[in-house]
Amino acid sequence: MALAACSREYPQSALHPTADFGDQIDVLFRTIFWWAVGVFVIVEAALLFVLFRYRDRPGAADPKRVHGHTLLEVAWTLAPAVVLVFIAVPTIRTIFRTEAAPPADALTVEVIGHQWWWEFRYPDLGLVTANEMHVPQGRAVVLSMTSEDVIHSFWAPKLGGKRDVLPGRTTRIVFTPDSIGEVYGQCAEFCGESHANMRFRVMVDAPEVFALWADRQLQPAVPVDSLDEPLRQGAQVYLTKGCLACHAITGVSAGVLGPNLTHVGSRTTIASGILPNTPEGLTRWLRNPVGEKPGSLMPQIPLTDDEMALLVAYLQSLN
Ligand code: HEC
Ligand SMILES: [Cu+2]
Repeated sequence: MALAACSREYPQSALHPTADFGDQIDVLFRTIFWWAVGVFVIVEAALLFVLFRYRDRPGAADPKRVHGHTLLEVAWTLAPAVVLVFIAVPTIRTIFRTEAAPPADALTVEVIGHQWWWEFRYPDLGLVTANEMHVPQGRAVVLSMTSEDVIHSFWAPKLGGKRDVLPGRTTRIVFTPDSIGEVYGQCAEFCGESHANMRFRVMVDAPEVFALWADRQLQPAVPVDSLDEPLRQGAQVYLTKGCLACHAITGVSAGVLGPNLTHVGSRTTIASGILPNTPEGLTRWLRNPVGEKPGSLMPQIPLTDDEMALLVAYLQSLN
């Protein structure tokens, strides 16, 4: 166990926060940890002292017994209560700080939990994406979270505490990411068969990189008729095999049941982080969604190898 703690791979460790929310929880945790170490040392020292000082020696008389000692009883009732006060005050202060109103220039992202993927909407920018949320470094972000179906929970440990994502109610997380990079997260409330496969990533970009990303995401897809072969044929497969009933591609289809695919090619993973967004990953997913992700609401649609190759190339071109 001690060696496991030395591992360098800790993509979901709350001990390496990269946002102010995470920092506050980390400070609280470390403060309480060191107080606990202090209590431990005092208690163990007292125990060892008593063990040695009053241990049985040959010929020694029995030690004096203590019964109904009011002062002692009050003392050992009060001491833990005082310890709890020391834990409660900074804890409650942290709760209030992390629930504070967001600054006026914060970026709002609507988080919608689905069985078993995440939808991210940016109402101020008018863009929609799935499973990979981009945010700019150094700017406050407000997650305004709700669920389409059952209770989920949003948890990106490096950014901050987890919060439930409930149908019919909006919960909020406010954080300001401080370092550029990918942060891993996942659903943290059991929500059905593929709960463990309900992952997400938060990509913290430099502000100018974020602006480029947002611009790109706002571009509509190339109209099917303007596409070159063989992409046009790939789009035809998309349009004729029922994909359009559940997926949106701006200017091509407007389904709402599944993730928006307008820029699916710009994501690094698909199906909420369980497969890489490569031709192989896409093919595996389209061949057998429920096999890759038990319970997935995306049905298996029979495609020939040719149709599959055309469709995958089309999806990859949507970046
Ligand atoms: C009945 C609705 C439905 C149909 C029809 C459907 N899908 Fe899906 N699709 C979904 C749902 C729901 C998901 C999310 C699955 C998950 O991650 O659990 C999904 C996920 C995906 C993803 C992964 C997107 C991402 O960013 O994670 C791709 C790609 C995809 N579908 C492509 C297609 C294609 C191509 C077709 C047609 C051959 C198709 N889908 C047909 C509902 C559907
Ligand atoms: Cu969930």
